Amino acid sequence: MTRGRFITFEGIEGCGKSTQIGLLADHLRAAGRNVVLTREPGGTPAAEAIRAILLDPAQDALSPTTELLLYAAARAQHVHQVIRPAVKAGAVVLCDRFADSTEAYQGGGRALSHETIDILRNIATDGMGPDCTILLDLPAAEGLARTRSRGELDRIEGEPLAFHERVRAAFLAIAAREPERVIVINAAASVEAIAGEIGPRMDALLCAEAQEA
Ligand code: Z5A
Repeated sequence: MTRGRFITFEGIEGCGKSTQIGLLADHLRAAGRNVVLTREPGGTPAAEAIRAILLDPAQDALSPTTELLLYAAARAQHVHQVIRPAVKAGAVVLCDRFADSTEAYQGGGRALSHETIDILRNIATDGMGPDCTILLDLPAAEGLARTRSRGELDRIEGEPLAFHERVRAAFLAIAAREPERVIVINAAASVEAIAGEIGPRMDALLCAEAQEA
């Protein structure tokens, strides 16, 4: 059995994660890979129920700490029920957002303590971390323009530009700290150009895995 892999996609809203993760899933499935496509917050019935609370614009009284705990709770269930079993079974798990989003949004955006965020990450993930992360980098104003043209905003999309700029800076700081894990890609390029960059890099990663085995 081939070794499973856990690959995450990160970036500010509107950076094109959903588009690119779908294209990568198609690319890997066409090559015969067993792919599990999932997302955070969500990925299990309980975590999707938590997602509905987190993104509901009517939940405007949620404190930053409550928000942090809900993201951690959703992640704990997701890791337990979907991610760890799928990786163990040899699948390539592609996840739209994971723990880096907590560091960027709740740490960078909401300015919550990094120490608290680290403690909760360790509890929620129980040691499960991505083998590779694709960070789609885009100026915050551009990402917001893309999502705002879609209509109604969720609770976090409705935050001001300065919030999303702090989030982008926090993602770039993670990439600078962990260059061996995080691949930064210019998300202002065309959909085709971005997919053409990600596909071969993931092929190389998975091929290296096959040679290790
Ligand atoms: N959140 C958090 O705070 N803490 C956490 O720990 C976690 C999450 C895990 C999830 O919302 C929210 O939860 C998110 C962070 C927070 N909130 N925000 N902001 P979500 O999953 O609903 O939203 P999202 O993750 O931000 O995704 P999105 O807004 O749907 O964007 P996307 O997936 O990155 O992009 P897309 O849907 O592929 O593309 C957006 C639009 O741009 C669409 O019209 C595309 O056709 C277009 N697009 C895509 N690529 C391109 C290119 N290359 N050029 C031009 N146009 C493009």
